[in-house]
Amino acid sequence: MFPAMVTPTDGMLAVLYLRQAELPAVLDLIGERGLGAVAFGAAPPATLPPSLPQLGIAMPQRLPAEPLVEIWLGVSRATRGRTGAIDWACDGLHLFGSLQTEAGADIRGATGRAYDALFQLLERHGYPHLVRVWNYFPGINREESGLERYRQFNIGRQEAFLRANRPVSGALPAACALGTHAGPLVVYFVAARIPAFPIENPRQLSAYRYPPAYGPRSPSFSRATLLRWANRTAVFISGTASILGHESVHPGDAAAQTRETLMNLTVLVETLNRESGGAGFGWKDFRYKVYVRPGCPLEPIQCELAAMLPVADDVPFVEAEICRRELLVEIEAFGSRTP
Ligand code: 3EB
Repeated sequence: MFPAMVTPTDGMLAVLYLRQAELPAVLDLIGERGLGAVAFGAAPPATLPPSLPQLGIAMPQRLPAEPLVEIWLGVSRATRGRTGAIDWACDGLHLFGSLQTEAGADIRGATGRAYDALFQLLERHGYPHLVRVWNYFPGINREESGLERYRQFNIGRQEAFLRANRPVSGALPAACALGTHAGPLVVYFVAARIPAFPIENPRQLSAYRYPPAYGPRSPSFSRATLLRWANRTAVFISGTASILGHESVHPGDAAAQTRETLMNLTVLVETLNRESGGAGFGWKDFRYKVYVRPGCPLEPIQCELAAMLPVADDVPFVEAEICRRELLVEIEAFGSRTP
């Protein structure tokens, strides 16, 4: 079979970061329980089941040298389909979906339409609770019609939440928003039949309360979401960066930004362990993905991470623009545990 490290626990939502050589051993499992696949800087491997929702993102992978593919596995046999522009797969508890749409110069409009379609799909399929969203689009820091595209994206996203009669504070999905170097707006997401618990970070102002200096509409995400099902707990940690309160700290210093990010992750995990009645999550329970701004050296980041994380060579470092110009690094994570 495959190495113990990539063995997903039965009956749990799982993410795997696999090299090409590891795929054959897992293909049957992916055929049965696969919810989606995401490749960075390349197309997803051609051997994946055609029915599986899959994306290639224009974010070159900088580490490891061998390309990894991100695979989401559900808890039981997946049902898959396409509705409008959304490829989806569900397992009775989770629904994974992905969509791509040309944004051109109207990122606000494209985002609004993407989220309208997403929310409509969730309602129709009976997975109303949006738990985690990944947002990737080109030129995230570019100013267009007098407003940075990330800020326009935030307007489009919040307007869609409001149109769908969804809250824009409190119970929000975990998320991330990163810049690609080309291509469409890509959104992929995990939704659930049951609500997730939103988690905030006491070191950081909730993003949905950011002051207007960061844009006319606040970002609609929570720092993490926690999903409890039977005796299992899954945690989605949003993109986390060197932000204290609402301010970016250590501009231009990748090592210091990494340390600050790790401190934010430490306190977030402490907080979610308390709020969930001691789920007991530790560093080893998470799989990480690291985003690094183009041109930023990797060594200081790797060096800081090595001191804290169980850094394995299956942690992807991908090149992406972070949504604030001064930020050089952002880290996201997913973990699941049984008591
Ligand atoms: C921050 O903490 C950094 O707009 O969905 C992190 C996670 C960030 C999600 C989003 C943005 C988003 O504000 C940026």
